[in-house]
Amino acid sequence: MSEKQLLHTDMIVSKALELGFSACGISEARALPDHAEKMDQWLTLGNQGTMSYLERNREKRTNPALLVEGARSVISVLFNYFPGGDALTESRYKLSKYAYGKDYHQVIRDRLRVLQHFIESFTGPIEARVFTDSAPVLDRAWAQKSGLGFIGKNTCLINPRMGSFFFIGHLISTLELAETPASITDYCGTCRRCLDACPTGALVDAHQLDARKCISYLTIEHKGPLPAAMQPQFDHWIFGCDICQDVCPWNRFSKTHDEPLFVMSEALRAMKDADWEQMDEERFRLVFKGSAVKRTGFDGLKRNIAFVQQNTDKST
Ligand code: B12
Ligand code: SF4
Ligand code: SF4
Repeated sequence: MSEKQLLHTDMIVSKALELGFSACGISEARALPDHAEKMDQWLTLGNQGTMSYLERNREKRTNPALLVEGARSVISVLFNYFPGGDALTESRYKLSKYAYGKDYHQVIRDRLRVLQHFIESFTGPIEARVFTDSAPVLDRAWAQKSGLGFIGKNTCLINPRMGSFFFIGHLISTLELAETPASITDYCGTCRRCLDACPTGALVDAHQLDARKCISYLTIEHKGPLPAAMQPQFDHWIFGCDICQDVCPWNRFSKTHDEPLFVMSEALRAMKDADWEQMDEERFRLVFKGSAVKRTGFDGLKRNIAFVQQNTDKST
């Protein structure tokens, strides 16, 4: 590794932290055959449910050179969204923490583009693409390889200093860089709190998530009626689910984020049970302007509310 590559890596990591990312790591852009194999096994079992986009571009997911021609490095970043004490206290309905503020896709992509411009200010133009969540990149696998954490039994990437309530983003480019120290060992040990706490049995084994049983998948990605047999297990989750992270001991180390765009709006904070239950499309648009909740849409959210509302009516 040359002095210049080491210097560039240091400059990029410092700039990423300055831009609000909580951590930044760098790996050489090579194929990831182990992950490709695990992904194939997962898909063969049908764990993806109707997320057929996961079946496409299988090679691209684990081989960065197929995403950016001549790719030499993968820059991984983490962005904290842990809201601390900020929660929906006026209502029994629950949204996962990642959806309290503005949609993270735009926020992270914008910061990654700033990072790219910074890099180009000392390298000149490079071939590069930025990703978070949407593209065929295995975010957790790359972030693990870049030394930013380990993949827990709940399948989330866990950073021993900050838990798992963060998003992951990537910048893949033709720039050659020094790698940051390699992956952190698996610190789950004998713990199995997430497997025991998952109310629907979606974590069928360590590192094995059956999306078809996962509240997050069912409330966000799934179209059509929700499985009646699972109704009591949904509690009051209406968008996503945080249970397998809330119970994880590593999340004792979560620190409250300081990103204004992720702060809950007053319109959302004020929602009471009746507001959720009687919400019309206009109110949905107002409360969720620029929010990731739009992914499930008005009809999807109403379906979820009706599903758990029924559940509550039955149990009380
Ligand atoms: C599809 C998807 C989902 C699906 C499937 C989840 C899943 N576990 O795969 C559903 C809708 C259920 C979902 C839910 C959530 N998601 Co999601 N999701 C994705 C997405 C788009 C692709 C994930 C994927 O490719 N899965 C495929 C399978 C094969 O992955 P896997 O089962 O984990 O297996 C891999 C590894 O675990 C490993 N592996 C397999 N076996 C073993 C064994 C050992 C010993 C080890 C070490 C590793 C290992 O190899 C596999 C290949 O890499 C990514 C974004 C991206 N582009 O990567 C976000 C992403 C994973 N999701 C994210 C988030 C925030 C969530 C939720 C927390 C949201 C919520 N609160 O509701 C939940 C968490 C649920 C959970 N426990 O995973 C974040 C995770 C951040 C983090 N700290 O890890 C990501 C990275 C988005 C982002 N860019 O920030 N998600
Ligand atoms: S997000 Fe909820 S339902 Fe899905 S695996 Fe985690 S605890 Fe289970
Ligand atoms: S709850 Fe325990 S087993 Fe599950 S991811 Fe956290 S440390 Fe690992």
